Amino acid sequence: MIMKVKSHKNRQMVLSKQITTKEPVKGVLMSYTLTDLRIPLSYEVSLTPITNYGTGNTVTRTIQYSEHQVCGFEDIRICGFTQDRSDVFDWTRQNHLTQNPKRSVNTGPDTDRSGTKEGFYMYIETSRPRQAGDRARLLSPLYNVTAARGPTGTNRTPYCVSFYYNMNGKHIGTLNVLMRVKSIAIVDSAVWTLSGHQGPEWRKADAELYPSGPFQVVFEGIRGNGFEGDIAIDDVSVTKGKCKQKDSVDKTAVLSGTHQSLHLLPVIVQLLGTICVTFLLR
Ligand SMILES: [Ca+2]
Ligand SMILES: [Ca+2]
Repeated sequence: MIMKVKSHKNRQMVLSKQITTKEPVKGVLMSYTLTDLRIPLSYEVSLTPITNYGTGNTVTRTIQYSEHQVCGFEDIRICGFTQDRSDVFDWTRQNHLTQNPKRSVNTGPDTDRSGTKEGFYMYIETSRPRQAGDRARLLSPLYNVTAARGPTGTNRTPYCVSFYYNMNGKHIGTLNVLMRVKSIAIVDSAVWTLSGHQGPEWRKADAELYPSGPFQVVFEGIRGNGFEGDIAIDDVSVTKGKCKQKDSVDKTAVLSGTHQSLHLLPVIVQLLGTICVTFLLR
């Protein structure tokens, strides 16, 4: 695979490199980290597959710097999320490969939101010993916001929490998203809620928050009336500003090569001037 990275502004080549993949496995996520990219410039990344039959078509896309990160729970550190200790049980990190083979197939997602066997998600396991009404809360890192004045909150800065949920099963309880503001006391306020079976697909949700000070986003899963009630979440982001109608990062670029196609995933992680591009062979 040949990777070329150009500055989007002046089309200057930043990097041109041949990446050798050991034994590319269908459906396995590959990643390559680009360093020394500058914030807040955007870059054009091209990938050209080289197969035994020659060079395939090049796929190009522009990577734009974004302040927010999407947490796909791929790393064991789960982007700084933590388990609440004051609830009844915990969220579980899992992917297709670590699913219990004896699990009920009538609940939970088959894979994470990216559709790969390796991709992780967080979910609540509602089998025994769980009982109806048991709660598990997952806490986001603390977002440091300067406290806004005014009792009405009109001067407050909006934040948008975006995430994907999977609520599949006849005993699905409730998924709540709460905003936890820590001042003198801890105050939780509801920002989003959904109950009951929503089908086997991952669905996207956006909710706006108007925090009065430093806040955490809390995902609260409540067990329903039976064990076919696993609720899962994936690809969570918290962004300053109102929620946008359409999220451009959801677009995928598909290339049809001669014998294989490249499917660029929208996962672009921005960390300290490093851009990690992940891609997947289909
Ligand atoms: Ca994931
Ligand atoms: Ca817990």
